[in-house]
Amino acid sequence: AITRRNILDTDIYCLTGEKFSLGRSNVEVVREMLDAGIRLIQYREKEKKAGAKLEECLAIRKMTREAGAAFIVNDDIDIAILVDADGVHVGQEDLPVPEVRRLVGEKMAIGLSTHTPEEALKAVESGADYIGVGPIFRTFTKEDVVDPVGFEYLEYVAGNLDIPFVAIGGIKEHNVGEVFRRGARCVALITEIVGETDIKGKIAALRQAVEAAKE
Ligand code: TZP
Ligand code: MG
Repeated sequence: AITRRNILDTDIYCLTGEKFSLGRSNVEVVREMLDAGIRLIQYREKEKKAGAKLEECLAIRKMTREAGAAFIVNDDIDIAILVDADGVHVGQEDLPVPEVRRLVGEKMAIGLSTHTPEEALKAVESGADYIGVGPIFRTFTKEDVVDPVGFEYLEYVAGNLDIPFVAIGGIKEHNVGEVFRRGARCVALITEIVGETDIKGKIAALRQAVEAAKE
């Protein structure tokens, strides 16, 4: 079963990004990801209205459940609750984790984006179930471009904290091996996957690079 503690127990965590999806819808792209064996999906959509996001999340909830995959909703705590998501992902500018917990209850995982050791320690104290660590590399996918945190922060988290974490930001087939060698056990990607014509082929290639790095 998918739990707050094990939700990140997978190598590759896929996020949606319809702007970069070459004309394919979020739902179509998620279908490809699940068919390629991905077991953790995050719905991330900054442009649509709430009603449209809810419709897509209902469809993705059904698909992920049928595939035995975990489903996390970014930003929208209300939508996460309404579709019975496995998790909700929030940032430093969103509601504090204890308040998010009051809204989502005890079963749903809460992920929090972090960029510094201070933020990571605070995330642990506040009751987050996992943290995002990034951007590892420069990325233009996020609207408010943040400077890369680099490997130093990733290695700090990997070496010092007990909380599950996911590395994110600018991760590609050519650098994913190094991210694993620096201590990541789960990576999240947007454009490298959704911006690829052959999503299944790209996921297979990423998986090969990850396996090679683990040896
Ligand atoms: N958070 C930190 S970097 C980032 C998010 C959502 C964007 C990651 O996108 P990409 O295309 O994999 O660099
Ligand atoms: Mg956010």
